[in-house]
Amino acid sequence: MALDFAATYKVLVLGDSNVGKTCIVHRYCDERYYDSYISTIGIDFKQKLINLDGVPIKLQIWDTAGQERFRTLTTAYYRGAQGIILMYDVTNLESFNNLSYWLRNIQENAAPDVIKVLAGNKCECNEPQRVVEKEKGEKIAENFDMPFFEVSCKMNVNIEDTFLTLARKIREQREQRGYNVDDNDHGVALANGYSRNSQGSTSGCPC
Ligand SMILES: Nc1nc2c(ncn2[C@@H]2O[C@H](COP(=O)(O)OP(=O)(O)O)[C@@H](O)[C@H]2O)c(=O)[nH]1
Ligand SMILES: [Mg+2]
Repeated sequence: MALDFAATYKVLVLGDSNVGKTCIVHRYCDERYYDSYISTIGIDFKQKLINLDGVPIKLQIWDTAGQERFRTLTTAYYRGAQGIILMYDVTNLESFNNLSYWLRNIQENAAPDVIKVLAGNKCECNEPQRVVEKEKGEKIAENFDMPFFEVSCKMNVNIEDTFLTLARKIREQREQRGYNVDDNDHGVALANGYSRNSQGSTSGCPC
């Protein structure tokens, strides 16, 4: 069967509960924003076919199903991930301080060369709600060699740039490794024990 995309990149969205992980996935995949709290239980991943500088790529974006609250993300969840969007909430200092926990968790569980992008969400909020200045995000991003964006799922700010930057960095890394653009590794989901329906999404996943 002819394939309409060149490769699949598995991307995880990580960070504390309530920072907006589910919102960023919905915003990017559905172009919608959900104002009320949505339970992520039952959603495994969403997929989006993107045009990466002329090359069609399938992004398989994994959202935690609430396990982050109990700090029970396992190595299995990280398996095969080429990219991670690490999120905090600019209105929640604890979510920023917990980045060190998440970075350690990534180091212990993900592939050593996994690409990371840092996203500070809810950036449309001004003081007094905002408690984490942009410079603090820039600094930690620089220390860990991650591109950094302040984003707003609510106002649709920098969402596309965040995912495209991550995808480009994944592609650059693969090119350096000598992967062909037409290498098809859409076995990522299958390797994780999931099967796809004819739309290419997991059952229960609306996209
Ligand atoms: N003000 C504001 N609220 C947001 C934004 N993105 C998400 N939220 C809210 O933050 C809460 C948590 O979002 P959710 O995506 O469920 O977080 P998760 O637990 O990390 O998946 C929800 O009430 C969202 O409506 C944003 O850009 N600005
Ligand atoms: Mg969620």
